[in-house]
Amino acid sequence: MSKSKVELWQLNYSHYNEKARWGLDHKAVPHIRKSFMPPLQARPVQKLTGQRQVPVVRFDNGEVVNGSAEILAQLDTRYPERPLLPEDPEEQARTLEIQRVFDEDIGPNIRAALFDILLNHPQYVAEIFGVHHGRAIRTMYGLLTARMAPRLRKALGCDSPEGVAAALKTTRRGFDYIEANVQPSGFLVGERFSIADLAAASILAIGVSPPSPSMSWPSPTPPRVDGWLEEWRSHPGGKWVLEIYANHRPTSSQID
Ligand SMILES: N[C@@H](CCC(=O)N[C@@H](CS)C(=O)NCC(=O)O)C(=O)O
Repeated sequence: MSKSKVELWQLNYSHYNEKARWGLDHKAVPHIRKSFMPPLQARPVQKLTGQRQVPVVRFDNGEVVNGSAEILAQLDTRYPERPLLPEDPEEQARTLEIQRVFDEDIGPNIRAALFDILLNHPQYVAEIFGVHHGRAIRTMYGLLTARMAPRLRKALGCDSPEGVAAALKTTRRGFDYIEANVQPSGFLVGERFSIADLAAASILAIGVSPPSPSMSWPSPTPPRVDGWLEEWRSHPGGKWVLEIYANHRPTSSQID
């Protein structure tokens, strides 16, 4: 089979998709990005992978991998330069455990807490996800988001005051975890940047909107979004995320 280009199937704005983007950019893998406005990814992604979520990477030999953790593992195996996993077995286990906690626990909760705010501003949601589309499509997407809001709230876990309170509590636990666990090196594990830092910073990025192309929000931001950003940007864990972005988030190796 002739070699084709590496492809990332993604949502432009998403913390799990940011993990995969960051992995590809860290390894400087030239790649094409196919961006969807959710839920328009569902059908093609289902056909390609048997499930509906992104990120998905199709490697240049045609192999397809979904799930941000599996994508990062594959990238480290296929492109061993600039390793993302520590060699030491104990550090490796700690790194993967931190990734697991941020992926499985903090990730869905920070998303629920944020969408509790964003879904009050459906047109702003359209600006975030529709950045590559024209005004007419974004307007239509905003109207659709307003209509779908109750269903989306249910799916994301922000359809009750208790659900939102729990999501916020877990979000805070994520930022507190960083404050309590950053090593003197500035990293979460050992002496160098690893998947632990990449995963934690990507997942928490939606709390601080770092000045990185896909994770910074269009202006003007609605007032409640400003309040959300102020809260997490002033937290020591949020300051760490911004620092990691400033020092370790490479520019994009996207080729289209
Ligand atoms: N555990 C997965 C989670 C991926 C995920 O939640 N993707 C979301 C975007 S943030 C998605 O594709 N949502 C669309 C849907 O569920 O239809 C990973 O780490 O990649």
